[in-house]
Amino acid sequence: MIDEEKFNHAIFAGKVEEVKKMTQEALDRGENAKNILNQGLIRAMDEVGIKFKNNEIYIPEVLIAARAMRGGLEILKPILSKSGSSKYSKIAIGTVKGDLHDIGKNLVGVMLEGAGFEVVDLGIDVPSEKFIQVAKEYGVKIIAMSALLTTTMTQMEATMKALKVARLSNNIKILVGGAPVTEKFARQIGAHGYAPDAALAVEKAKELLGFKSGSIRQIT
Ligand code: B1M
Repeated sequence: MIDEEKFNHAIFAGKVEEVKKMTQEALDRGENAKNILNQGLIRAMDEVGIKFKNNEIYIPEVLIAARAMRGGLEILKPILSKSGSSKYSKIAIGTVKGDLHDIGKNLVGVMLEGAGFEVVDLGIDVPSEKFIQVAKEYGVKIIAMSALLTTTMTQMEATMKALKVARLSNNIKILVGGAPVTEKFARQIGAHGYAPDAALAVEKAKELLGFKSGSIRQIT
């Protein structure tokens, strides 16, 4: 039995050590790692996402909660991958070439991770070739790009084009966001999805991959 309330409380309070301890204790009690992930960690991060979307909490609280959630995830990761149950959908995320802003990108990354996706973080200043190379190597389902400068938004289009040239555009979805990016711009460049903030980026990623919007990403 996973004490969801306790996990929720510790994650919202950003208590990394407590989340680690609770995760380890649940494993020691014989709880299934997938259940701890889904009912303990992901459920709490979903709550965080909802509160963030509703402006009930703000960026610092999200980052604090995400750090605590990651503490538990670190303990579960080796077990999940050993048991072969780590069938996350992979997402490569990065800030586009010429752009060094990464706070928003990191926030989107942790929220995606919190929702159960496996996130390959490419960092900042990422050229389109790198997105494509990693997409091929890791078999990612979504390339997620962030841009904070009007001058670097065009790099998103470059990646769309590179994806077509590499004949990957039918298999990989492109998700874009960042302060100057709009829905209209996303449509213009042919991106599959746009999100104005981290919580909606999670919703959009789920939608792009056909998961029920708003549902908790269950690891099967
Ligand atoms: Co820069 N900067 N900056 N900056 N900076 C802005 C973006 C700017 C708006 C400031 C201004 O002039 N008012 C302006 C851009 C103007 C424009 O092009 N429209 C600007 C500029 C001009 C510059 C420099 C050119 C300044 C200079 O050197 N003359 C320079 C460029 C460097 C470069 O990138 N090549 C520069 C440098 C920097 C710092 C390095 C000092 C620092 C970045 C530190 C870092 O990221 N590690 C910095 C900062 C901090 C900012 C501001 C102040 C804050 C950005 C931020 O982190 N916001 C910013 C002004 C502002 O926004 N108030 C500014 C918080 C973050 C959580 O929000 O990133 O928008 P944001 O992410 C949001 C959403 O956009 C969305 O979700 C997040 C929240 O939920 N989102 C996605 C983001 N990515 C997404 C991806 C998605 C979906 C949603 O799907 C994939």
